[in-house]
Amino acid sequence: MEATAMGHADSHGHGHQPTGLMRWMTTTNHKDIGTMYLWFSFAMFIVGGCMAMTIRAELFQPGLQLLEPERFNQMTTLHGLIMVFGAIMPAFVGFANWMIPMQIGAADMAFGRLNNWSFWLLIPASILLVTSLFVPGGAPAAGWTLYPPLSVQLGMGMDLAIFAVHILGISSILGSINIITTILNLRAPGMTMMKLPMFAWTWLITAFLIIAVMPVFAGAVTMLLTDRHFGTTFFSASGGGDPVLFQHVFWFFGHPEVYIVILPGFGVVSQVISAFSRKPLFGYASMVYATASIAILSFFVWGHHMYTVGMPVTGQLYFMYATMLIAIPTGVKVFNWISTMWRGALTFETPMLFSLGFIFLFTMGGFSGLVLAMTPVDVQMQDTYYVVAHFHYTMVAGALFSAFAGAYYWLPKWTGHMYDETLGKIHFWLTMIFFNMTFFVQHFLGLAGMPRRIPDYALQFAEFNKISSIGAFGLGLSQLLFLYVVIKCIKGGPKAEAKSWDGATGLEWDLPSPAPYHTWETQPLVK
Ligand code: CU1
Repeated sequence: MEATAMGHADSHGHGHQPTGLMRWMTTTNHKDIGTMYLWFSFAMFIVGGCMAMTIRAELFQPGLQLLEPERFNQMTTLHGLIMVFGAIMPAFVGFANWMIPMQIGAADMAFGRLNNWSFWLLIPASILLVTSLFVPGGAPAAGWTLYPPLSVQLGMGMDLAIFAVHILGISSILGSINIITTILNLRAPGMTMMKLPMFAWTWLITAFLIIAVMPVFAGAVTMLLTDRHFGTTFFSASGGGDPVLFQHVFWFFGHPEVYIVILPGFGVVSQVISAFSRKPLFGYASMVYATASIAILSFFVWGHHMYTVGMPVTGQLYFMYATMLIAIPTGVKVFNWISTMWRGALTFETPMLFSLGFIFLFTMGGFSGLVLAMTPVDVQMQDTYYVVAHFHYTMVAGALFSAFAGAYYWLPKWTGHMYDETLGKIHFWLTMIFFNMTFFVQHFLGLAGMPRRIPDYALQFAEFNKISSIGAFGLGLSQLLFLYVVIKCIKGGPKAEAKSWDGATGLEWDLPSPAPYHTWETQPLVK
């Protein structure tokens, strides 16, 4: 059977296929839905990036210039919420939609209509988040962590954000149910669990994390909502509640959330390193167990975000040692990536460059995490720019770099064309340089005592802030090059081989590029 181009009616007699907007609104095809997730996430990445550049413009020099302090805090809040829930998570759900069925030899995701619904829920949620800027009182200005008592007192923008969080939670839980069911039930004969590509494994574990903690976050913001409007006092000491309770519940969600954001990226990098080393992944089984260990440990370390709330010393000690334990499985992973490259036939195309950048920078973010895990150190650095530097090394150099690695790696598969390698490499180096220019100096700002979430600062911090802001503008503008490379690749370019990279292995590469509209038509392993 000839593969039919994406979007055209197939010749199997499944009847009329809608075109245009109706096709995208009604599609149940995992590739269409994956494409929508990826474009949506890029759009949110631009929106969240503009907010980041607004923040850095305000901080370019001491004194207030662009924004009122309330608007500044609204920017930091929305930047965080939009990047985590609108940009990074949907990007990896997009990758999952595109690649997991092909990687395991399945015809599609298990629940096509649920998949469609999971995506389209994102649109109202993102509209709620962005329009909160324009309601009386503006967007919530409590930071993405939404701590009470401030979050109880803020205006109706907070309610819009709470509703958005509920919708985003439903979307990601439904997506996770779909991914788990697909991987557990739709694997081709012979595709045993311990043969799953690492990307599928990391997503399986991530999906369980999402199902475990998104309801916890939804519960926390619902309690916030009833405190705001229905007279409860969960988080109000005046009514017998405790604002610190919110922090416990939030971070019981929030710490696993950082692994939700990064684990699928670990999977992408594992596959890319293996392909460009022309060697199988070193320590496959240990990689699976390390991923699972990280996920399990992530439930027991939330207190490291709140050492300074007045926690007993025994609690601080427990959370300190538990947090440091995570370095062990993470070290196993880094060891395996480097051992995979050892004596490999290495080449350095763009996906490999982003993966190497990922290993180097994410390891730095891991080490600054170990620094912050030490209670006495964290007490000094709590809420300083050192923390901001640390988590941007894990979120940007971790999640974003691995997303770029995956995008460049699979673009030929998705579009049928090779992207412009020279421009890809330029995009990598610009991103690498400007990323470090933006965030490396923030370690120094933090160590010197500059607080986060403050629109102004003392003169002593001026130089490093100027460097950081210039870096941020460069980092933002460099991403327009990525957009150009992607559009150019979709529109044309050298035809991609089915197997775009000579070191790539796995079922996904047995299919022609671009992947046919229905995978099973050319998928020999599915009977
Ligand atoms: Cu954490």
